[in-house]
Amino acid sequence: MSHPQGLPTHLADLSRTLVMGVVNVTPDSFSDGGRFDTTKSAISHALSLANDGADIVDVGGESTRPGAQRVSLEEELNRVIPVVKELVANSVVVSVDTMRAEVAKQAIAVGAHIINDVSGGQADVEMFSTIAQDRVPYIMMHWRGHSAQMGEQANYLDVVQEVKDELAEQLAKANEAGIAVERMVLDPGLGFAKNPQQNWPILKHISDFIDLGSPLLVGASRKRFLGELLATEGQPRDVAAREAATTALTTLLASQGVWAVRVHDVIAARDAIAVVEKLKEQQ
Ligand code: PMM
Repeated sequence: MSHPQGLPTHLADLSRTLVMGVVNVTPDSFSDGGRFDTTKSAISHALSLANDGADIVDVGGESTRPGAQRVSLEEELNRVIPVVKELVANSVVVSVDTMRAEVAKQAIAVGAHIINDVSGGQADVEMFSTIAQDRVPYIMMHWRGHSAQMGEQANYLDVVQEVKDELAEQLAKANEAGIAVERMVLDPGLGFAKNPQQNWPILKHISDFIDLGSPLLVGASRKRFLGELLATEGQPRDVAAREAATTALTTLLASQGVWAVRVHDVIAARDAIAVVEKLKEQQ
């Protein structure tokens, strides 16, 4: 297992797939129904994920669900920064899910350990230079456009090849802007500018993405393509009932050596990874 440079040492010492727990500080997130929309409840949810065994807690203040509208910079800062401060004070390893350089900068200033940019540096021209000035790991996801437009951008002749090529291109641009390749994590961006069927070839060929040479993060948890897979009579399976399918994917991804999975149910993911690790030990 290769880790990105700049990861806290207690995580860099681990040889298993890491678990990133999701905390959406957004009133409209599809996956938590907006229950954690206040600072206080976001903090308590994050602490319970850490207690469940999350290696990293990913704090996001802007919903990226398909069709979502953007929030203002001020609103995003108000949602994210107090949560990051409190988690850092509680020794939680925090990543911040943001496309804005200013949010990344202020989050790093209060102790965030990782920046998770779903736009891979494309949404904010200042992002690469901001990240280049620091030493934190930088997660670059495959992205073609903001949530409001991404449905129209799901056009591929060869989804695996194109997503790989576009990720490699962003990685090269980030490196030219001064971010060491060793500090970056790649992510194929399941559900982002991909229709439900287009996620499956990516999952089938996940080792091709690992072969790009950077640690790989995958966020499949409870996503729409799982809802479609498990649909009954044309009705997608409810978000809350996609957990078994999510955990099945965690098992497959961990056994192929992905660096981390981004999930809502941390206990289920840690259990799946424990099974994978136990099997690896056997002769
Ligand atoms: N998915 C969501 C948000 N942030 N970040 C990364 N790196 N990878 C993802 O797949 C990803 C992400 C959307 O899912 P959510 O609304 O359940 O958080």
